[in-house]
Amino acid sequence: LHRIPHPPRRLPLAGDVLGADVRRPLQDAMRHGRLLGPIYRRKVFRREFVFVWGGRYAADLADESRFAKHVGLGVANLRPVAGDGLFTAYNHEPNWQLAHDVLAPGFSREAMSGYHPMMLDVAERLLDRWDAEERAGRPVDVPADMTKLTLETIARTGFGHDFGSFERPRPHPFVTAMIGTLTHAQRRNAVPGPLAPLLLRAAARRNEDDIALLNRTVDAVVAARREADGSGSTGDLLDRMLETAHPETGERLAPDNVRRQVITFLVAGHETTSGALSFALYHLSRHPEIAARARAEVDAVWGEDPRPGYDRVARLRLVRRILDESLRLWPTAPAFAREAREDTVLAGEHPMRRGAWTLVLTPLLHRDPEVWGPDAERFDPGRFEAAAVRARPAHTFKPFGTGARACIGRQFALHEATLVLGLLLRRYTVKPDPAYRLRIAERLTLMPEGLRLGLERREAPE
Ligand code: MNH
Repeated sequence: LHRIPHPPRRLPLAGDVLGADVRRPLQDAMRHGRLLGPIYRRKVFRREFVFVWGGRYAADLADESRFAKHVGLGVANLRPVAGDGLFTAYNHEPNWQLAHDVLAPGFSREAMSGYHPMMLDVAERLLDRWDAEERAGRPVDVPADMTKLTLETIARTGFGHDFGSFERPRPHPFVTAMIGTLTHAQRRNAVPGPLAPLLLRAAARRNEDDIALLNRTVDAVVAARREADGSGSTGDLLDRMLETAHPETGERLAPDNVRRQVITFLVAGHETTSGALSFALYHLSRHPEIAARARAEVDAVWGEDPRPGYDRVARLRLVRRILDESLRLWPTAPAFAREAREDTVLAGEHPMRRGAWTLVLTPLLHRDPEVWGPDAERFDPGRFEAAAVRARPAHTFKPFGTGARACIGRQFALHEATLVLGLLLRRYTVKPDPAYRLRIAERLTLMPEGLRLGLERREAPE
């Protein structure tokens, strides 16, 4: 450990908390990483953490025979919300494998093509709303509208539920409570364990209320499905959670676990995709020449078809590369933790005992000049052309995590986001507000704070 650099001015009790930005821990960690190098440690009161971002280390940590997901920090702090749901389950908890096997077919190609028409329906609600804003000459609140879109998409495709987000003047209370619990889980990392009950008393009470609201919301969704009693059953995620037995063991998810899974999927299924779309639109507004090329691609592949079919989404190669490049610079789930399965040596340099863990800072990994070159900070979708991808070392682009515990919703998110970006690019030119400077809000996930864009419709509707 002593060979791993740490910040120079270390306080006796508090450790390396001088100048720490408790509201933006990820950007704080990035700042330290840039100063201290591709592996470093940081002490927060009595707890010491090791962070890595060098491509070499990340590639070694992807070795599933020696490392596994570690449930720690922000993820562990979400256990009161999501329990042994898929995202927060410990590797050894039997409900992880059970839920994984029961739910994985819900993300097959076949399942996805079934969701596609519902995704289109939701996207059309967004287009209606943006048309109205455009006619009124009002800029759009990008993160707010992307969150409406992605919440409605996962709720309808996964659970047959309509939150009515587009009809509401304010975010749905589910979203407000979710942001509350994510922010709370993030803040708990910055408070020394023994003091947490004292310092966070009021916050803890609010958090209890937020969790209660999430529980009530999902209980109502589940109850509605049980009452429908098979009618309206479409084999969606909720049907799988309620009806489907494990193909080999015949086991089913217990009711309490279903509640955890529904919360997990409603949260994980929309918050990060909303951020990914928001960052992509930010970059497109700054790079009109790339937006024009992407629009030409949409024209070539979709023509004027108002409802492009499932198979025509993946053919938007440039649009997809724009999303990849957005997720490179600002991966909206910006870190994941890996622990040693047995005593081992990280990248042949740093001994780790069994159970020792480290946090991978994805945004810095994605800017490692040894992997991405000296212009790593520049937005350039060309980096995801096939030849460029082949020329890079493996396991250095990880916006969806790695290994057995990587994101189960990856294809879902990419399909939804590519479809929506294609529809938006075809219809609007997005104009930046010249006064806007990118600021990044953190609540475990990342979001471009206060991003508003002007809209110009491509041709005047007759
Ligand atoms: Mn998703 C795990 C990023 C969209 C459901 N997701 C992960 C992990 C990352 C991640 C990173 C791994 C975390 C870790 O190792 O601790 N996810 C994303 C991003 C997007 C995203 C950047 C969008 C862009 N995720 C989605 C969508 C869904 C979803 C959409 C559901 C419909 N994700 C999950 C679940 C897990 C997960 C569930 C946990 C999987 C497991 O551990 O088995």
